[in-house]
Amino acid sequence: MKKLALIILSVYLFLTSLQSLSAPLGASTAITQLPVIVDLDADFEDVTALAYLERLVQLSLMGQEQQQFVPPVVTMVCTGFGLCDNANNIKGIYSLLNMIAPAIGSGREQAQLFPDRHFSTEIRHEADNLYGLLKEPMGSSKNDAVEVLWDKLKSLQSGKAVILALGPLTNIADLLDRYPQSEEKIDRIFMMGGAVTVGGNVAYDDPIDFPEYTQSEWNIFLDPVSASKVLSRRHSFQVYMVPLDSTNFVPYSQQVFQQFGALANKTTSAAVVYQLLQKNPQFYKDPDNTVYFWNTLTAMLMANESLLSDPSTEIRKCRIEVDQTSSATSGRTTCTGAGDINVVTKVSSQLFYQQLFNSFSWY
Ligand SMILES: [Ca+2]
Repeated sequence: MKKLALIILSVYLFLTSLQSLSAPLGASTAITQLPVIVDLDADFEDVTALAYLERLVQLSLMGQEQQQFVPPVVTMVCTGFGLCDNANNIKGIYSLLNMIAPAIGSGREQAQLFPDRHFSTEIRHEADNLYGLLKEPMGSSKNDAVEVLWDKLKSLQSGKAVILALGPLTNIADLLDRYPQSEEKIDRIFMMGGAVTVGGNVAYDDPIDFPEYTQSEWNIFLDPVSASKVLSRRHSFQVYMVPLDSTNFVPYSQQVFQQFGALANKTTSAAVVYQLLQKNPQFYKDPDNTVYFWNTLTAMLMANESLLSDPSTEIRKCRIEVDQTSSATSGRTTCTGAGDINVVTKVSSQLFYQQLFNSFSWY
């Protein structure tokens, strides 16, 4: 109980101190005042998103000695990028960021109906080794993701949490299936995935294995059944969907690389992102700028209410239908009319980059 109280106090102090820091950062950085659970698949851009969240933690601690922010609970969804033998990569991210790794859980590795949909083994090994950043194995972790999620949620007693879902929705759907009562412990889910008014990225990224899937986005395509359980059923919690429609506004670029380089000697988080980009120039050198801050934008919309509520941010209230067939439209997300899902279809690039580099430059 004492530990829980400390966690809640730390989170509260973290959040309130962020608000007090809003003035020097320009626009307000008011953040959700609830504990955060991150469910991710350890693609390279999830690393940036966690580095961004680490910056928010550090900003919260400025001027406050002997206070330790307890990092968000992290679970690993295993139907996406990373392999889940030992959650090696997540532990590695925390190690690089000089953060204490929380209890990490791993979910199931095969999607219902579509067990053969996955990234290539080569890509998954890259994720597992943190794209060249991991110097040594980080040891095993055999916790079940759903149990870790439920342990955290039920520990909140009367409180609720916000879930940041940065991979396929497998673990979240499994949580709702196994523990239906978890629904009332969730305040909001911010999830990256889908493509509503724009084309998908599956066929573009993998024209050899999946050439026909031009309309689907990876996180939904890899597990459409789970996505449908979260997006197409009625829930008591709010869902904010951040599809390619809005992430298309925030690409990586040579300029982004240079800005992280200029900040690399200021903050550990900026240095980690810079090293990641240095080792993987394909992430920012793409001449068409088709690699985006998919997950970092989603994290920022969750954490930064000034971005979420800015007039330049467009949100459509939709009923979302997920195509669960095996046809060429499999995994497509369609807005079929007015509904409860908050679909973020547009953001201001300028505001995003301003907030991003503000966060990474303070120390
Ligand atoms: Ca991801």
